[in-house]
Amino acid sequence: MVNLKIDKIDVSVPEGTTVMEAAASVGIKIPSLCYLKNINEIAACRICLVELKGKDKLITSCNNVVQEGMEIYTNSPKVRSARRTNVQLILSQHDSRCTTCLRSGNCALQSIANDLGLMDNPFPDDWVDEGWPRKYPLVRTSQKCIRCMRCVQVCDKIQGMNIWDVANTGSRTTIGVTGQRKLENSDCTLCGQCITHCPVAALHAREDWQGILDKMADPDVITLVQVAPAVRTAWAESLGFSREEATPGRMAAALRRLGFDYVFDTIFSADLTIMEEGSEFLSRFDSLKEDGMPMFTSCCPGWIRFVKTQYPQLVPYLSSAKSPQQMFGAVSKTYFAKVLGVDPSRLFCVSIMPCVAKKHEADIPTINAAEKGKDVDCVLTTRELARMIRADRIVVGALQEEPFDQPLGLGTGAGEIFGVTGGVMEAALRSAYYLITGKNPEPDSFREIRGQEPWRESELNMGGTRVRVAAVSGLGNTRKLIEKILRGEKHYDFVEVMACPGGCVGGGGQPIHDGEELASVRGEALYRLDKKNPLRFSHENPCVQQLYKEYLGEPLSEKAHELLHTDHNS
Ligand code: HC1
Ligand code: SF4
Repeated sequence: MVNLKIDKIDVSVPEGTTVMEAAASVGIKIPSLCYLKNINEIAACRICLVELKGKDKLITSCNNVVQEGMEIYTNSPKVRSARRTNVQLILSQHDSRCTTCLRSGNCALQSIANDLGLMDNPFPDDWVDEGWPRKYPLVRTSQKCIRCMRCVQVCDKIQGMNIWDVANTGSRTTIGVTGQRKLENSDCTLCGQCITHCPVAALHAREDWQGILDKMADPDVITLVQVAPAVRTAWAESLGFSREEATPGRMAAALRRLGFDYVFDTIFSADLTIMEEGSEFLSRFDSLKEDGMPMFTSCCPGWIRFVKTQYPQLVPYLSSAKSPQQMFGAVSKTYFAKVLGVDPSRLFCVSIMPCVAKKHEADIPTINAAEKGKDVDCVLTTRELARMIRADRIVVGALQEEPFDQPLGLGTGAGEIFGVTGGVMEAALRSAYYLITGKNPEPDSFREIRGQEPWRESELNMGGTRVRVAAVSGLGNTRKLIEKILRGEKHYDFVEVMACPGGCVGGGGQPIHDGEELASVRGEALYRLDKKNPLRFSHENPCVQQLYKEYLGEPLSEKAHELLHTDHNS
């Protein structure tokens, strides 16, 4: 152990601990804008400076390790003055029109400037707007960039994509797209991890919610909303409510208050996805074996974008099933329009997703089954939902729980766990077991595939058939796994891939908590919902059964193919 004093408090920590971590161990939080543990420890922002007794120069606490006998001061007059100057220098190059900024109230720079009592921006404010609306779902506002390098490092070290890089030098240093490409022309997967790790609003998702207010006010338009599994774990995080208070029933009530005519649930179509994808897996099992390749899940558009640019030879091994978001849209614009007895063009289908890539997915021209218009008309992130709730001054704590509407609002626990890494696989195995053996397994018998390790694998005996499965999340991990498969070092029959670390619960459209990773706690919340759900198997969803009986026939039928499958060719 190393012994030192921080702000006169005796501290004892293991060798190799940074000064910042040592301070945190005794409750002293040293501010920083760029630090991300193990990802970005480059002291670019110089806000975490501390004074080391006996030294003239201040040192950065995020990348200097403790030494025996050190005496550190985190708030000495010298530190305060240097920290203030450094924040002012950052502000000198930052568009500080905070009242109209997307991250106002959730911006690390804003809160540090406030904490330091910087009530005035000492530098002239003549920033020019880059103009709204934007077409691409991921937006970079260069005037807000503070060059902390987090986006560069997250995209490189976690996602292995290298989309962002440093451009120019000196005072013109900025972040640009590698190869001097436009973002739209790069291989960006739209996972949005750069957004959730940006401390300010230099990176953000396109906001689309204003566009649906008119639709909700129009008496000729029938608005439907579907909510993704992962959204229920996080929708009220930024509204000050705990996960226990922010139940799915209260979320349904909030959506009705906002003005949606029908409040539905993506877990309904997650169950439908299992019926289609599970049946497809069984029908392709022998030919996949001959190729020595697995079938890959297809519900994550970040992963689909990744595979198309990085491993196009694997596209034929993707499941042809559309994602639950798109299946929902297709079913609502056909079957549900019929149930209501209205022309589908009167329906306006909105999704609330934890995801930025879903905004792109809904815009893929060949994804639509509706005769006119799109299956999913507008995709909002979890952050946009919270913003709408705030804008309408809805008090979450005062809402009574309300049920989702039927028939597209009923889902099973298997559909709920889609939002956490391994969940799609677990849900598929529950139903595949039933399809192979004719009986249900113990609902939790495939829990081996749960967990936060980069990837998990399992070999299962399904009524005498050996099935080898894996689930991976994060695109850096995915690349490693795929390389092993291609080199013949790993053999699987079925592989689930989710682009975001931890799955959709850690999605790029989820609420932002500077430097804090909440994917695993949100994932646990989904497992609790699954356990509480009286239905644990997708094939037992009565509304999905009714849909097949009344409209689709059976899984993989011609109608099902027309509405629920795609060749991923655009
Ligand atoms: Fe997901 Fe999915 S789990 S992809 O992350 O298959 O976004 O939550 O809605 O479509 O169900 C997202 C989540 C979501 C789809 C489902
Ligand atoms: Fe979107 Fe989920 Fe895929 Fe992330 S893991 S890109 S949130 S679908």
